[in-house]
Amino acid sequence: MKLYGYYRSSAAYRVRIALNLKGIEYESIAVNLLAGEDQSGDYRAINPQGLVPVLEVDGRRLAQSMAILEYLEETRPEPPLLPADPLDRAELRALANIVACDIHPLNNLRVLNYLKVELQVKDEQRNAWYRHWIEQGFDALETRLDALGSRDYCFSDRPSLADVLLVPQVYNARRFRVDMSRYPRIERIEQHSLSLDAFARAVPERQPDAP
Ligand SMILES: N[C@@H](CCC(=O)N[C@@H](CS)C(=O)NCC(=O)O)C(=O)O
Repeated sequence: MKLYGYYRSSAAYRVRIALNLKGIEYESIAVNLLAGEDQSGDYRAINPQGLVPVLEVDGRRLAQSMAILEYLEETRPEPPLLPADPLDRAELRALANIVACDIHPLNNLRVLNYLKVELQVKDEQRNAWYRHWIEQGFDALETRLDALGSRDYCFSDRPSLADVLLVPQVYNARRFRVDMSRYPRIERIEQHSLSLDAFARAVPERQPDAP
């Protein structure tokens, strides 16, 4: 498999964690988002949306990290990223979707660029925007994790899809100086997850394209 990604892309970071958890070898292909490589014709031929990640499997190119994660779960079910019980699955997916649907899309590079270039929003305001959507999502997540009694991981005693989504989002939160002391459960889950090799190998700083 080939993974088109960028070291600091949190959506690519999700896929790296899942590939590592499932013990799948892959080749990394860097697409430099800051240099605009995602907007180039060459990359548009790979993903017409111009977004990373893309996972190439047997010559087919899969886009959208959630679709990729589902594909990995369906084809390499061990270790599972989803629990067996349908209600538990729904609950866990709801945690993951707070990040995938309600935080991340509002803070994407193209959104930030649009705010800056088209709407001429100042850097300070853009950063406030970024933190606002993370804090809204993390407030809800922290409450939910509290209700679930989550300790080392979001759900039960093993890493799941929710942790795969959460840890990269915390990386973004730290970059933009969100006060993580407001979220003790999320912080604990992050720290615990990063103590696992599969998560630790996926961190942005350890990717071949990291500066
Ligand atoms: N929904 C997509 C989002 C992918 C995405 O937004 N990727 C970001 C990096 S985390 C990207 O490529 N951004 C480039 C841009 O916004 O121009 C997914 O989950 O794969």
